[in-house]
This record gives sequence, structure tokens and C-alpha cells, in this order.
Amino acid sequence: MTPAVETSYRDELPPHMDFRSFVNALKDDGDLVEIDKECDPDLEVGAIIRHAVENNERAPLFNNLKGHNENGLWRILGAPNSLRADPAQRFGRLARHIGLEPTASIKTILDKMLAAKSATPIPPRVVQTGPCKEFKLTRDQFDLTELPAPLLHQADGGRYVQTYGMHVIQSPDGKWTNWSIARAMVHDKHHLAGLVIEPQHIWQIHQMWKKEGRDMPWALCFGVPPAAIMAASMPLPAGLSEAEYIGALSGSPLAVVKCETSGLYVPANSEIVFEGTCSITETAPEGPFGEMHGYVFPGDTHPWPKYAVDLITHRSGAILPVSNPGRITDETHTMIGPLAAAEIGHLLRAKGLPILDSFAPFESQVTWVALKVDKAKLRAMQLSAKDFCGQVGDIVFRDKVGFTIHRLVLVGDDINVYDFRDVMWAFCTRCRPGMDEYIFEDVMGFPLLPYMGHGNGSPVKGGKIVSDALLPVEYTTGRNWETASFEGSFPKAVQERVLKQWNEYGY
Ligand code: 4VP
Repeated sequence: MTPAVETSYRDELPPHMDFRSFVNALKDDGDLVEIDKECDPDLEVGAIIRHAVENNERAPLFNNLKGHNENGLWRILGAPNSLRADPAQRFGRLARHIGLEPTASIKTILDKMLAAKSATPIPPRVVQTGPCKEFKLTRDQFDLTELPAPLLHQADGGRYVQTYGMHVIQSPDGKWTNWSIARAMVHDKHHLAGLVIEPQHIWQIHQMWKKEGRDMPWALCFGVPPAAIMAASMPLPAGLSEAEYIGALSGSPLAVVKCETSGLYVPANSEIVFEGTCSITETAPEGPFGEMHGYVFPGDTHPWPKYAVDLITHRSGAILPVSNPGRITDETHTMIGPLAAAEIGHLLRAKGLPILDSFAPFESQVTWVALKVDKAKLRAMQLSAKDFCGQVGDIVFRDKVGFTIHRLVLVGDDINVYDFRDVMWAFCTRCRPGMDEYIFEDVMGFPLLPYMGHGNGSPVKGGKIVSDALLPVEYTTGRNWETASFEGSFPKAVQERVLKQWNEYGY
């Protein structure tokens, strides 16, 4: 066993390996607003976060929350992974999550997430203790209803303490440890109620415990190393340990420490850890919650598993990260969509299909993934549009990586999939409604999408489509048009002359 963690430990870690260092990095980047004025977790915090994310504003750090306890439990960091206003650093917060410079492009960020999948896994390093153990609160020392868990939208069914924490669970045989994000709200003094939806890994492991007839040991860690929360948001394959993947991603082992009440291990420098169990028999009313597609349906409450919180441990000056989902752009868009898109591209390439890039446009509320097709390779495959689109849809929509995505848009290699104007232009001009679209009704659907959960058909099945925005010539002889644009319709010399003389024209 490695000796106890010394106090200097946390200061030496880079931002992607320590949440507190990450907050400091945002401050140094000029991407943080420290709010010392008292703020009310009852809607005021939620409104500030919403206004910030809808305007790509700096992340708010609430240092003085109404209702914080005598140990300062807790402060809140809002919008931990939303966008920056400066186009040169638009993805700066995501970049900081994985050890890249803030100017990294979204492609560079997603490529790094994918590369770590094939790098040698680095298992976590067990330490005896860590910053997360600085304070310990037993059941008689906390009341979840008294702590400043935020009410994030006025119609929410509860205080969503869990929007950006990481659930830690293990299969009953101990072979698979899974780290993931799933929302949960405060139910009572010592319980949460949270979504455990099929086909998510948390659901798969919960099913295993149901078969065993035992409640599922569980920990929920808030303010984990940013690289860990990125991994927890990515639809990595079943059985893969996120902890080892994070080691590969960052090139060093992640320090973990044993829970007090179970055999689970959690990141040693987590800001806050809830320890307990997730019931296999008991449920509690959960929701509604303002969600990633930009809606909350008042009164839409459903029974979901009940989590018992038996112990809370935390760092001093603990910070709870909070994502307030809704209309773009927040963490449910910057993370869920692009990370699924990266995995979708990876899966299609692994199956031999010629996909160059993949991205979930934020403007589609991350319900679409645009796929850039390598046309030369496509032509060599001599596939009909029907066969190609059928294969793409079958591969993606019948796999867990495609769960949240309802439209795949196939585009040619003149289209930049990271630019929604490009994707929309191709979709609107090259995909003939009906004839160029392939509907999938026998696949799993995403019930959170309003046209699924509150629509005309089954909330959990179908409603998916492959939209072919490749013109027929792109399958055979190649592009036969020029773009009617400044860049596409004029010789380079003319473009250069016009740009050089632009001011002389009177502009
Ligand atoms: C898998 C996605 C997902 C996103 C948000 C949410 O509340 C549940 C599931």
C-alpha cells in the first residue's frame, strides 16, 4: 500500500487530475466569476447558471450559499464544462478537463478521448487516505434536505444535488467497476431518487444486483478529477474500467481511496463523496427535471430507484459542481453529444465504413450526428445509397453508443461537420425528404426526447432516421458542382484581389 496522502499532494496535480486545480485554472484563464454575495440555492443559483450558459459567460463559483453548513458544505461551481465566448478558446473548459491547452479544437479534444481507448490502460493507484476524507459526517450529522442542493428550474420535482457527480458502482463479481453520470434529486434526509435507465451501464449493473437479491453498494463523488468526469460521460464499452481509461488518457495513475462503508474505491481528491446503497426494491418519485433538450414537463414524476446515503465525506471548502441543463449550450450538449458522436465514428470505422469525422451539432440539441464520408473509399465500395445508409443505421442504432442520437446525417467531404451552417446547408439541399431518408422503427429510442416521451408513438422504441445528404453522383463519379460562394465560385487571384482592395471599395 502507498503511504498516506500528504497535504501538498493536491497542489501538485494538474487541472485535469484535480478538481480544485481545475477551478484555479479557470480563474487563471479569466474564465471564472467568484460570487461572494450570498446566493439562494432555491432558483437564484439556477437562474445565474442558465443565464451564464445561454450567453457563453464565465463559470460562476458561488462562495456564499444560503444554507451552507458549519464546515462550509458546500460551495457550488456552475457551468463546469460549458463554452467560452472567445471563439479562439470556445472549448477551453473541455480542453482543461483533459490536459490540453484552452485553444484546442473540439476535434483535437475528441481525438484525444478516442486515442486513449487504444493506449495501454493504467490502473488506479490505491492510497491510504486523501483530501476527500478531511471531514466525515455520519447519518446523525447530516440532513440532505438542509444542505444547499439547488432547485434549478421552477417546475423541477426536487433539488438536483446530482447533475455533475460520478456514480461509482461494481458488478457483484467485482470484475467491472463503472463510473458514470446520471441525474438524482434529494428525496429526504438520507435518500436520493435517481434515473437508472436502460441501456445505461448503471442500469445493467443494477439489474445484476437485482438478480443477486442484494442492494447495490454505491458511491457518488462530486468534484472528481475532470478527466474522470469526461470518461464517465463517454459511452465506453461495457466491462471497460473508466479508472484505467483515465490513466491511459492522462498518462499517470489516478489516486483512489477505499470507501468507509463498502469495498468501493473513489478518487482520493474528490470534493465530496456520498457513500451508501442503491435499492433494488424501493423506488421514490423522481422528476420532473429541466433536461438536455430544453424542456421540463410540470408534474411529470416517475418512480426510480432510491439511494440511501449513509455517510458523507468531504474536503475543506468543498465545491459541488452543478450543470443546469436546458437550451444550448451546457454540459449535456458539450459532453453527451460530442462524446457519443466520437464513439459512433469509431464504431463505424471499426466495422470498415469510410467515416472521416463525426459530430453532434449543438443546434440539433445533440439529437443529430453528422458523419463525414470519405467519398473516394465509398465509391470503391460500390454500395447503393440504400445499402450504405442501411448499414450505417443498423450499426449505430442497434448499439448503445447510438442510444441518444435520433438522426444521422451523411455528408460529403466538402462539409465541415463541426460547423452547423455546413451541415444544415448539406441537409437542406442534398437530402430529398422521403426518398433519401431511411427510417428505423425497430430500434431503442431515447425517452427523454420530447417527441419520444411525450410524442405520438412508443416512448422507448423507434423514431430514428438516416438522412442521406450525399448526392447520387457522390456514390459513383464524384462531385459535379461548384459551390456558389465567395470561396467556391471565383479564381483564387480574383478572391485575393477583392480582399486586398476591400477597403478601397468603400467597405
Ligand atoms: C444518456 C443520456 C441521458 C441524459 C440525461 C439524462 O437525464 C439521462 C440520460
